[in-house]
Amino acid sequence: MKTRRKFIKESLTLAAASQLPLNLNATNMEKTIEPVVISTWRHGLPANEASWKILDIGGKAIDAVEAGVRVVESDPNTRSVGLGGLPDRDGNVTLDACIMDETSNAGAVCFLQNIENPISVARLVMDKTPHVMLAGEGAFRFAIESGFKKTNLLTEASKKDWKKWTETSDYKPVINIENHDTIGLLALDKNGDLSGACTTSGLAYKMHGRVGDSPIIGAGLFVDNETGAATATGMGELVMKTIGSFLVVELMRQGATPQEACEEAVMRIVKKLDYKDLQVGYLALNKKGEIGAYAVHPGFNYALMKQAENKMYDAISYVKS
Ligand code: SD4
Repeated sequence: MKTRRKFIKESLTLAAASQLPLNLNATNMEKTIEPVVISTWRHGLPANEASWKILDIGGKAIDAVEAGVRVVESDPNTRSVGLGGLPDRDGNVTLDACIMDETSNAGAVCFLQNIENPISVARLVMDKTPHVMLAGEGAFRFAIESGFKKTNLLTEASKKDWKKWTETSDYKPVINIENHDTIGLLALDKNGDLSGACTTSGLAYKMHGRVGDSPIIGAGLFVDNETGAATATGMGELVMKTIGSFLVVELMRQGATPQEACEEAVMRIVKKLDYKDLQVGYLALNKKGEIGAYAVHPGFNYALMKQAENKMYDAISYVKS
């Protein structure tokens, strides 16, 4: 006959077991996190694919974001990032890039010339130096000493467009140029960690020496692994004056959804600055894998990859048409 104590013990064990899957072990008790990668403009599609290859096999978000944007930097047909980027008004291709990881570590380069993959130089600034940003000649020297190759980034096509522009030298930023802009890319890996990367040749025909928001941590990109990540594209001056990406992440920290945070950051521009002929678009990604996208004007689009599906979406905007 069972003692009362033995009966209770057996019943409890049975009850507990019935709540649990049969093949329970330490590994499948861990929650699986679905990776997400989101990036600006149509050139985000191939970038997302490259990032996904790393995320899908359980790689780190920081490696995924670097690998993703490198694809766009090395594509001569993307006329606004890396190789083939449109030059400044004097014919120099000058590049800006930054990267930030889940430990709040960050690296950046600005006004860098003759290096095809500035994002990887930014990664090395982050990993191998006590600094966050290297500029111009110093960044170039650091890149060469680190084994990067000197490359002429001004392709024939970009040279031709620049020569044509010099006929009038009329400088006016264009609100949206589909297929033709900065790449900002944010990723969430299977470990639940966030990272981001942002890289550009900046505004076409800018003044020599002009640096935009894209290499500025907090402006073009910000990552806080407790909360979320954000990146910006468009007229860097508006983003810098409002510290846009930091603002988006900070709003998420205070409880905003990624979408609400992007909208509020755009409203900050709309309320304070002359936005009439200027575009800015924000992307945000939080720890739960939720995303946000919003722009000042229509025309901003982005590539989102999750569950192995990579698709373009149009962002909504403050100005409706
Ligand atoms: C810049 N934000 O240099 C970059 C360029 C860009 O649309 O995204 N252009 O201001």
